Amino acid sequence: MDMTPPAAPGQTATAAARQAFYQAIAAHSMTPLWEVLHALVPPSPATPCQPALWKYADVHPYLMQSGQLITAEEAVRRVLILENPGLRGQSCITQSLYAGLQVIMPGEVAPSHRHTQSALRFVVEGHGAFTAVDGERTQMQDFIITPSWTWHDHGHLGDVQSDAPVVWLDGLDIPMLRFFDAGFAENGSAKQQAVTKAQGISGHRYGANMLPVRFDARHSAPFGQTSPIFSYPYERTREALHQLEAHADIDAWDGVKMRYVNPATGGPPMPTMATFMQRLPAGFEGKPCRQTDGAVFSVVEGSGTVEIARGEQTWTFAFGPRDHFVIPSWHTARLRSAQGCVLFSFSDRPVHQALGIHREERLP
Ligand code: GTQ
Repeated sequence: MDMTPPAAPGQTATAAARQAFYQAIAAHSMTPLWEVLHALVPPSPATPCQPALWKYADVHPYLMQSGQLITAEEAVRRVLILENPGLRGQSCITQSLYAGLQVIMPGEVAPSHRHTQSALRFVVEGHGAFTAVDGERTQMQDFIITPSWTWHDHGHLGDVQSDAPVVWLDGLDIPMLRFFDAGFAENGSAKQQAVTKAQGISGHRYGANMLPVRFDARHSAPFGQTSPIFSYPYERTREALHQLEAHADIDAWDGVKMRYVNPATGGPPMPTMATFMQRLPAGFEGKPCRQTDGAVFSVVEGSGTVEIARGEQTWTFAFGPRDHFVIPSWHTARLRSAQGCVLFSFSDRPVHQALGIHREERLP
């Protein structure tokens, strides 16, 4: 049977011959490069990811409603995914990163499981929750990490009547592991893992500017390439940023921006995700910059604006505490703050750097 479509009026014989050829090779699972080459190797990143802002005032009522709809135990993880408007249906905030807001009510448990995806938690509101990693509990506050393939469960010890829910931002490398087809997961046999270690012990062992005397980052690190401390208290971060703002140079693009480290290596806390905290002084008018790593922001304190531009398009978002926004790859961003602010952010920068493809451009 001749599958050749009839030539449209004006279609040249050449074009018709090409279409026929494409159809013929399609039956053999082949396709011509020359029709897609420009899109495959674009002159600069052409991401479908869009700049987006989630105002906490809009998000919060739905988070609370979700708490009435389903228990943490039934949901396993009661999370509203922050899904990029340019990537609907893909459960991601950038092409490589997942973000969601997780809610746990007083008395609830999010049951134990483990997966090869790495997770970061950044607490947005509430207190009284904990997370347990590899037999050690830590308070779910400030910035917490869950290393790849470690058992973890979350719980809220507060009183059902008098205490508030705890909400945190989950940042995971889910899309990256999906891309590499490297995802494994298991549910724990018990709802909550046995607590086998003293609370805070990993912080004492690895987080006091010291390491155990025979520690070797390649052989005795408890979580491989992931940081051996999984709690990074904000109080210390805040004080460092505050002192640097008062007594050191302010970067014209970033304000005072620091990256979190794995104290055993000086590298990022997790191999796939970098995490940052930055302070913009009052009156800060940042210069524009862009980088290949798309980044997700959680506003900690204060307010400001971010102006994001790509080609002819510009987005301006006004942000305040607990708002979240995303700056996609190679979009120019400019931060401003009249009253001063503190921003937590994360990106896939370590992967770009490991592969030698990270680019950053700081514009005048
Ligand atoms: O807390 O383990 O938002 O496994 C998505 C997947 C959180 C978690 C998420 C997860 C978790």
